[in-house]
Amino acid sequence: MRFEKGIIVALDSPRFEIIEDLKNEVDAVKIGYPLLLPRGLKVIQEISEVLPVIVDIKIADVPYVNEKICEILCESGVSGIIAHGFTGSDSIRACVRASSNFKVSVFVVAEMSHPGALEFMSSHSDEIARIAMLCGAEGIVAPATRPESIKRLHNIVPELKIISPGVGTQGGSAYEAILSGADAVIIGRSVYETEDVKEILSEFQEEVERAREERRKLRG
Ligand code: BMP
Repeated sequence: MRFEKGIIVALDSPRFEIIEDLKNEVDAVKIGYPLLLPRGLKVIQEISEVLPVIVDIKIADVPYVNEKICEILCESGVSGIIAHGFTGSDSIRACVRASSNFKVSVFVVAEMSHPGALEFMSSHSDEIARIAMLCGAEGIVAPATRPESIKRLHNIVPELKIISPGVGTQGGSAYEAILSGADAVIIGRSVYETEDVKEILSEFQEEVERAREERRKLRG
C-alpha cells in the first residue's frame, strides 16, 4: 500500500457519510468489528469504491483458520489486512500466503497503543516485528502513544512500513509518530467525532508534512 498522505482513518462509527469527506484526503479507511458486524462484508465493497480498505479484525487464529479468514476478506475487496503477531510465525505466514495471491498487504500488530499493552505485549514487540519481517508482512502496527517504541521498531525492521494508531483521543501525536518512523498514522475518534472533518484532517496533514520535512532534514 502507498501512504502518500500518511493518514488512515479508522471508521469505528456509524457516521458512514463522512466517507465523502475522506476522499482524496487520506490513504485508506480502516474498518473493524464496529462497522463489519452491523453492516456485513458488503461494506468493504461500498467503501473501496471511494478509498482503499484495511480490515482490522486483528486475526489471531491457527494457520488454517487464518488462511480461510484472509481468503474471505481478499475476495471481499480489501487492500490491507491486520493480523496479530503474538500467535507466531506459522499463523502470520498463513495470512501472508493467502493475501499475496490477491496482492493484499498484511500488517502485523507488534505493540498496541493502550496502557494494557505494557502488561504483556510491549516486552515482546521487538520479536514480533522481526517475525513479521521474516514472514513477508508488508508492515507492522506500532503505538503513537509510545513514539519511542516506533523509533526502536523502525530501527529493528527498517524495511517494514509502520502504521500507527493512538493519535488524538488516546493522547498520541501525529507529528511525533511520523518523526519516529511511522509511514502513516491511524486516526479514529478525533476525525469522525468532529463536526468539520475536512478541517481536522488538514490540521493532521500539516503535522504529518512537518514531521516528514524534519525527517528529511535529519537524514541530511
Ligand atoms: P481512536 O483514534 O478513536 O482511538 O481509534 C484508534 C483505532 O486504532 C481503533 O480502530 C483501534 O481499534 C485501532 N487500534 C488502536 O487504537 N491501538 C492499537 O494498538 C491497534 C489498533 O488497531
